[in-house]
Amino acid sequence: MPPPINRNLYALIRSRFPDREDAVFLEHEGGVVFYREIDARAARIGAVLRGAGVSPGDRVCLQVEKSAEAVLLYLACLRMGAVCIPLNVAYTRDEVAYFLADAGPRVLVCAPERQEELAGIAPRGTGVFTLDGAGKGSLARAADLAAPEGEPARRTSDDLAAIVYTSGTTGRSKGAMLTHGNLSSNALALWRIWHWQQGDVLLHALPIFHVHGLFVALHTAMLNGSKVIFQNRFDAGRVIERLGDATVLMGVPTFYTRLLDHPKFSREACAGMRLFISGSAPLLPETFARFEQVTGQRILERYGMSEAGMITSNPYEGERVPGTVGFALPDVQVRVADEHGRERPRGEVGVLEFTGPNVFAGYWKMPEKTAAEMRPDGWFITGDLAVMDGEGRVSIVGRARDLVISGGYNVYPREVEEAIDALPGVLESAVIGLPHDDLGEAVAAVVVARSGASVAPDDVLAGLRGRLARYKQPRRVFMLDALPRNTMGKVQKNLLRERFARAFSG
Ligand code: MCA
Ligand code: AMP
Repeated sequence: MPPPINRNLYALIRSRFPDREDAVFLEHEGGVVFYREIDARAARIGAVLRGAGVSPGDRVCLQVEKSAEAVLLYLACLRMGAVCIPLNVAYTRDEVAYFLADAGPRVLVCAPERQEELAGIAPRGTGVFTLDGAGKGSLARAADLAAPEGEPARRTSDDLAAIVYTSGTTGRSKGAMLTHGNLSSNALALWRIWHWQQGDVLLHALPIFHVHGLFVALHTAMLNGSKVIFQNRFDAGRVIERLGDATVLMGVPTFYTRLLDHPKFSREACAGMRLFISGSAPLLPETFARFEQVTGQRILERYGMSEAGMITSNPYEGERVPGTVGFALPDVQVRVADEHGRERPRGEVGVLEFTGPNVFAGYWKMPEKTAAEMRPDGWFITGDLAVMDGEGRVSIVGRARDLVISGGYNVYPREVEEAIDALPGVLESAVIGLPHDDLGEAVAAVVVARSGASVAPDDVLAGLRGRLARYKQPRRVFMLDALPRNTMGKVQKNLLRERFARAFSG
């Protein structure tokens, strides 16, 4: 009997590496990584991880700046069968402490300047390493000297490849467990439906600690053996400079509004581009229209979430309709349902549910939460409000859960409210998202002081500094004597959103 096929995502990706000696994988700010270099490098980093006590199935947390070495570390984790947990570099000490306690990783890799701080909070048994060349505990340096690991670890489709933390409505983040099967099926589907082709070059300016930049962008480019122009952060001017060398760009809507606002952005700058993709937050139809007017190209909008990767996409060849997120991916089924999971008539609003090979394996150590969001037949309840037309085309029209999406980052109001309510002199607060020209939505807080206490907006802002990641901190704080409540005592956030609607946008 031949051994079963190795379902390790890394093995799939490696099988697509181009043979050409000079095939470039990453063109990054410090140089170039060739495809031919990846396997040996990942095998060496894997050996260092193993030396640090990591076995297949063990967790490895990464809180590292975007770099070629960080990508190789991610690939090394996959290759050796470790479960990678990417963490936003903006997370504060307290936020990281929660993830470490929850995930119980064998290793944390972090920025050298945070090594001491994070070593202080890492649970016993978690080794704390850095990636940079020189420092103590540098994985990269140890990898230079290590004897490489053997072949990629054998994994089944159901083995975990990654855990992605996504904030929860209760304020506690949940770790979405993604399997090799989830990631492989999604990457192959996107590679196919977006018509990746020979000669494609991806311009990559997204962060690599989320599904969008790490999985959607990098997996598809690697499956295609494509070159990736790797920019450490999004800067409209620098992106425009390289558009002429690329064919595909993936971004959040803020990328597109910032490009359109840049004086050097033009039809000529985009002439060689084949595909602009948007996701993570709603793309305004106005942005779609302006983009088409300036460039002649129609942005392809898709929709997904950490629990699934991508779920729907506008078609590559058919009509890309602004304000819609297109059709279910191949092998994925979607339905717009009522609260019992029964499909609603086409054209009516309900909660979007889906099933398919991309449905995650549940929330890490939270079986009740998993059960609460999953139907018994395996359909996942997204919490996004949607309508579907007669053809099956989906539009996201709102959110059933209380969530703000600021520049593509999700902020759960509950978490911010809990932090504000803990500040001295604060009685209660309501955190809302308000329209923002650049970020789509911006976080704002409405705060009520305790009777007799004097609390100013600046006190609230100062109190949150260092406690919550910067992108979660309100951009504006409004003080009120009381929060509007309905007869059930529930805060009427819709009234607050109306009242402060123009705080950030003209
Ligand atoms: C940075 N800041 C932000 C944000 N980003 N504040 C609110 N919302 C944000 N998104 C803070 C910075 O810390 C800084 O703080 C200040 O705002 C100004 O930063 P600025 O220079 O304007 O920001 P930037 O560095 O240019 O970043 C904006 C950005 C970035 C390019 C939109 O946030 C970004 O790359 N977003 C992409 C997020 C993403 O990949 N999401 C995918 C999630 P200070 O004032 O203190 O200096 S995956 C997902 O959602 C699903 C699966 C999906 O469908 O993809
Ligand atoms: P995350 O929890 O970070 O994985 O973010 C997933 C959420 O982002 C989804 O549940 C949606 O609310 C939102 N989202 C992603 N893509 C889109 C899109 N194209 N349009 C509207 N919302 C989106």
